[in-house]
Amino acid sequence: KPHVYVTVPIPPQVEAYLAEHCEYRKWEGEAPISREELLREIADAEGLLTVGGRIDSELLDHAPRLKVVSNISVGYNNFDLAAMKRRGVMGTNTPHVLDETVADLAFALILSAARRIPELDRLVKDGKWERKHDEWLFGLDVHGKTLGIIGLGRIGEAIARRAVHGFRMNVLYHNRRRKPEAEQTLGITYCSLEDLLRQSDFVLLMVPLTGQTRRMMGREQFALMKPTAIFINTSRGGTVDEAALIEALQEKRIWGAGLDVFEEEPTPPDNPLLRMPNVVTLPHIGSATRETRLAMAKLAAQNLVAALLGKRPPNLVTE
Ligand code: 8YV
Repeated sequence: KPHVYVTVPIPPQVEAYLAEHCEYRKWEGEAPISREELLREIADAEGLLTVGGRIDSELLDHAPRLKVVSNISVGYNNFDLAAMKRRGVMGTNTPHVLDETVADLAFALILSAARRIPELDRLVKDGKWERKHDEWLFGLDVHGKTLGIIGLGRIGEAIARRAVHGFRMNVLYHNRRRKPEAEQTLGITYCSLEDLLRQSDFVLLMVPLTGQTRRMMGREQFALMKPTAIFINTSRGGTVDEAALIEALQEKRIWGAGLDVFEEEPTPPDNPLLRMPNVVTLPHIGSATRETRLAMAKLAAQNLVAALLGKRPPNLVTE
């Protein structure tokens, strides 16, 4: 049976499936595996089941027998695709199964930021709910507003559906390519990035992190947004120039933000974003529900086993 190394905890039924098809070992440490430990552990691995962590030439040098790296995530910005292709190492991801879950969280952020939910929850619990006229508790409406989605992939579309059907929002989108079918079925509108930024009440970023999208939201882009607009990021922290976002918030050039992802994760405690009441911060939990993480682990294991059995894995990204 092929040798597999597993770097993260996976549900028992997924372990059972792996055991049927491979000889696997897993990282048992409390904390995530370090780079040095990983390089040591994968010397005889033919398959690697993992999340994040750079898969580059150095790592491939340490794993001469490696055939496949299966990421338990849809994003695969941790793959050095060129290096993997050069060595003929396959890479796979877990698309589809997390779309609705991430879209749910995007809406949680939209609503939380607009209605100031975490800030006001804290206020009540701190005993600071005073008996006075309540203008100081006002937020902003979500329904009927304009949502601009940057990146209309599968998750972007799931967010658009919620916006249109649940909240009667006007949805603008910007994407590498136009999606006439989504425009027709959902009644959403394609526009340039600049127009989207100028017109949207909520600007939501849902793009993969690539050479083209790295820091695509910078000072210039935040400057185009309305002072009442809210910025939401459920993609990758690297898509945003965080210093520019902080500046836009400090100078009140935008109204607030809802962030599931950061340039550095976990976020360093001195990050100014953590001290802004109008910024909702979450610890990268877009796909983190019990149901969805199970589905992702299953799919990742299927990709891994297919590759090791010499079949084409369903979610091959190294082509
Ligand atoms: C991952 C994600 O599970 O799928 C992705 O791309 O961001 C999450 O669903 C995350 O990378 C885990 O840390």
